Amino acid sequence: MSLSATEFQSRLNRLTQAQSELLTQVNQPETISNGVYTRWQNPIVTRDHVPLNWRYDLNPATNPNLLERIATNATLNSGAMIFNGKYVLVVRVEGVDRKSYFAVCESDNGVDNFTFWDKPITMPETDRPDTNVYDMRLTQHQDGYIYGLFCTERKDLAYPNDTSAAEAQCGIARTKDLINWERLPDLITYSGQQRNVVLHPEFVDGKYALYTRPQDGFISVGGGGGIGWGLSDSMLNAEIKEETIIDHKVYHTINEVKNGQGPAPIKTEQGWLHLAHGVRNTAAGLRYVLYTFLTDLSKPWQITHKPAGHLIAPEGSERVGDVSNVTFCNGWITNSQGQVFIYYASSDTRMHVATSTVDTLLDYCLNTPVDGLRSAKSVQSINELIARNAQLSQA
Ligand code: M1P
Repeated sequence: MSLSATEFQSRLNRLTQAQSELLTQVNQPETISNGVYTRWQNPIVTRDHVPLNWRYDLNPATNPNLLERIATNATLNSGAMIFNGKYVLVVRVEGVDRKSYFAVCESDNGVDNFTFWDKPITMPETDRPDTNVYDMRLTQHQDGYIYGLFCTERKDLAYPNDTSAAEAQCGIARTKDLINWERLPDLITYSGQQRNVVLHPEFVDGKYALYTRPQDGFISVGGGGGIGWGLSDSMLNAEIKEETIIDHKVYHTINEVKNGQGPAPIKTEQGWLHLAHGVRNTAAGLRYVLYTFLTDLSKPWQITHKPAGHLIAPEGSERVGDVSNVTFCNGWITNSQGQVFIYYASSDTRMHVATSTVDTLLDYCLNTPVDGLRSAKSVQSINELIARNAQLSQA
C-alpha cells in the first residue's frame, strides 16, 4: 500500500525539517583542550548532510512511499580551501555501493552550517576510467589554477582472477571555479602504486613539486612507503623521474607501517608547516593518527623540526566507524587572522574540525621534544622538564 498524498507530504516535511535542524545546528568548541588545538563538539559533515534530492525521488508517482533510492554511506577525507570568502570542503562522499565521488560544501565560519552545493562534482575520466576516486588534496597553485590531486583506483589487471586486486595512482584535475574540472593525465612515477600525492603550492626551481607516497601494493606499502618528494616539468603530463623519501617509516613510531602527506603545507615565516598521517599495526588492526612537521622554507623537502608522536588521534566516538581507529586529514585552512582549521575524518565515516593558530602550531613544532626512539630517551625528556619546572618553583 502506498502513502496517501497527505502522508507523503508529511513524511517529506519530517525529513526536510530534520535535515534543516542538522544544517543549522550551532557547533561549540570543547571546553578543555591541550592548548595546541581545540576540537569542536559536533561532526561537521555527515551522510545526513547530503541533500535529500540527491537521495530521494521526490515524485509521488514514481516513489509513492518516499523511499530513499540512492543512499550515502559516509562523508570523509575532504580537501579544503577558502573560496569566494567561504570555507569550502571538497568532500569524499561514499555511496552504499562503495563508490566515492567528490562534492563541494561550504560554511561561512568554518565550524558549522556546512551545506552542499547543488550537485556533486562531475569529474571527467581519462581513457582508462576510474573505478573509484577519493581523498582530494586541493592546492591553489602559483600558476593560477586550483589543482585537485586524488587517488584513482582501478582493478589491477595483472591479477585478473583476484577480485580484490586493485591499483592506486594519482589522478589530477584543475579548475578555477570548483564546478568545471579539466582532467589531466594521471601522474607518472616509477613506483608501483601511489596514494596521498599532494601538489606543493609554489614552483621549486621552476618546476611543479609534489609530495608522494610510493607503495608496492594496494594496502601494503611493502618495501616502499614514506612521504616522497619529486619534481615535474609540467602538470599537463606530470611525471616524476626521481622520487626521494623525505619522511621515512620508522620502527616503533606512529608511522611504523606507513604514512602520507595530508593537505598542502602552509607557508610560515619559520618554514613550511605540514600535516600528515602515520599508521601502525595493532592487534585490533591499523591505527591512523595525525602528526605535524616543519620543513625548510627554501628547501621544502628538508625536515627541520618534527615533534614526537601524534598531534591528533581518534578519541571517544571518533574511534568507531567503517574503518575504526582512524583519523585522516587531507584538508586544512588558514585564514587571514592566522587561525588554522584542521578538517579531519574519523574512522572513515564523518568529518570533524579542530582549530588552532599558525603561531601555536609553530610553537608545538619548534618546542616539542623529538622522538628519541627509546623508552629511556622519553624518560630523559620528562626528567629534564621536571627539573626545569623545579627550578621555577625555587626561584
Ligand atoms: O582507511 C584508512 C585510510 O586508508 C588509506 O590511506 P593510506 O593509503 O595511507 O593507507 C586510504 O584509503 C584512505 O582513504 C583511508 O581513510
